Amino acid sequence: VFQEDEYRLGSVCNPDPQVRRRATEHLLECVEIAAATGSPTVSLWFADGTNYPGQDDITARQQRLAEALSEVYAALPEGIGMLLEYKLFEPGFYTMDVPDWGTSLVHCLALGDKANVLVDTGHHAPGTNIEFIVASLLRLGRLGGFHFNSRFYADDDLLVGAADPYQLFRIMNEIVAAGAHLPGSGVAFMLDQCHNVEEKVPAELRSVMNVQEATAKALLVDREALRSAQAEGDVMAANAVLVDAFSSDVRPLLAELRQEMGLGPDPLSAYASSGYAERARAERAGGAGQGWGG
Ligand SMILES: [Mn+2]
Repeated sequence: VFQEDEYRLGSVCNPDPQVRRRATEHLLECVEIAAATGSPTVSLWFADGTNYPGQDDITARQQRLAEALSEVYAALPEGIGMLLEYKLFEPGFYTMDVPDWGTSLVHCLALGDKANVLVDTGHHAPGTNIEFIVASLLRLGRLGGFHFNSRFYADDDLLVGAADPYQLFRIMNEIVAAGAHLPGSGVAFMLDQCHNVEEKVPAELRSVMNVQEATAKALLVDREALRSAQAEGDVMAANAVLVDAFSSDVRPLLAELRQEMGLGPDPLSAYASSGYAERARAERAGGAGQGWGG
């Protein structure tokens, strides 16, 4: 709901009721497609926002958003949930209609327990404590999922864990502490990245490996030692528990685990020697590739 010309002033928050109708109909069609394809999730991100003070009424736009979301929510069949993603800025440079986790949460709470907040790690102001947001949403049972990526400046959509592996570890530490890494937790772990100069499949592999490493390190956190250091007010010891886990090299352990599972110990070299890329390139000749190198 952001590529067509008519969404220039927004989709479900557009001042024109006809444009809002079209956007809502599109979302309803997405719900049908989710049902037809067996997807458990309809994930929503809106490019809606404004560039200038006075351009549109902030409150009226929130009301339009609430109305559209509630119509889409009502159409969700059993077993399909809704995720509402937020983003601080871009394309709106004055307001975004869902700029932060608070706004997303307010709408989700009004809709019902099938609507939950989606955290895209690149959609915050620099310096934002993302693990705090994750912990708060987990406590409320409203963390719907992640769009993992990393950033140096804004919404860079680089490989997750590339810019700040310690941040990824801190996020996964909250996930593991809450048991949300386990199957059935309901948290959807997704990558939302844009591979422009790097090969796409190896980039995805590296991203998954980075998340695996951060998760393994989070699993190494000595929870008992952490709790007792916290209870005693031993700041240095408590911090050391986390730092020790983060500083551990979990790569040999993960290689061993992959071998136990009958996989190559190094996913990147296994992929390179599989010949898959060459085969796919030969089979998929023609068409227009996205980005450099197709
Ligand atoms: Mn995203």
